[in-house]
Amino acid sequence: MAKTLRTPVPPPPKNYARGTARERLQQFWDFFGKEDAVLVVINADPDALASAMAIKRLLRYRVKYVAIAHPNEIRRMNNVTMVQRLKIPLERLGNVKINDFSKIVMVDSQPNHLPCFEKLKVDVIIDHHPIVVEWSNPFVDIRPDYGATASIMVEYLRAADIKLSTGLATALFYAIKVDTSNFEKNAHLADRLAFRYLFDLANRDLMRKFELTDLRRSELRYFTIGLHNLKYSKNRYYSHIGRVPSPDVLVIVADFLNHVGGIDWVFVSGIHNDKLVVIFRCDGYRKNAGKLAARSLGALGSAGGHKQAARGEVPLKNLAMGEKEFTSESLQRLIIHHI
Ligand SMILES: [Mn+2]
Repeated sequence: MAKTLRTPVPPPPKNYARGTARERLQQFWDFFGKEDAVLVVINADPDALASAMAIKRLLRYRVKYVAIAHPNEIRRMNNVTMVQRLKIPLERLGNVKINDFSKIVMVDSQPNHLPCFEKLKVDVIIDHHPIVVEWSNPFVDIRPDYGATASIMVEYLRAADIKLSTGLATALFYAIKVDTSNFEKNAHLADRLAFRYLFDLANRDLMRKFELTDLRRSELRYFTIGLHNLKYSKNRYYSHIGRVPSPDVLVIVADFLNHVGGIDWVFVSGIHNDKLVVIFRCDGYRKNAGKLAARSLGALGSAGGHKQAARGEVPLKNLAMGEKEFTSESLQRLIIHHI
């Protein structure tokens, strides 16, 4: 530590935003003109979506047009719900004519994060991810100590004296909750201040809807299968669900079974891409799901996780099941000797 203290911190490059929130806002605004068509490029997750909405709001009346584009398909139902309920106008980056835009803004990402970002001539970067590359783009505001880009955006919006719509406030509020894992992860004082500011402006019922929505209608049937195949033994639940379109649904069923009182361990498995995926849940108190996952499945495939939550993946060929079908009993046999 002492060594780092003695090392002088180099001043940020000239193009990095400096000064008070008001001065940074002015530097940002000065960069745009009435004739600009602005493309905001994001890797769509709640923080990126909320920050893109904030950019759009900051530039309203100041440029000709703002569009938001993302390369990734939005699959998580929480994020789909956020986009649908807030009616966030989005375009797929692949369908956008880049030449129609005079300025490109990137929020909650840096150009080296995705190959398709590297090809873009990015003018503005506002982000909170670690700085691995020093950027020479015209306007850069990267604050790696912040828990969310949304917290940076709240500073800009407040400096601009903008009255937030409920939709924008709700998006920013949700973004900070997600990126800080409800403040269980490291967060900056600025995240707390932004959160406090948004608390009364956001619609928290609507935000709960984003948080809660993690299932597709087509996935509900995996609950039926999971409950039908459920095996109970010694305060433990075992359930093999069979083929699933995504391992996410196994996580949701396992988390649901973890709601039941008196249950010490939950094991839910399924088959995805010729692999057996096993989800482990427990209370993490004098139990270690990560270690159990590694002990029981590590030799057959890959496994690991935290004290209370873990997962393992085993290629089916390593299970040597032959013609036999994998069942909840097979799952129990795989794990029971290692508990
Ligand atoms: Mn983020």
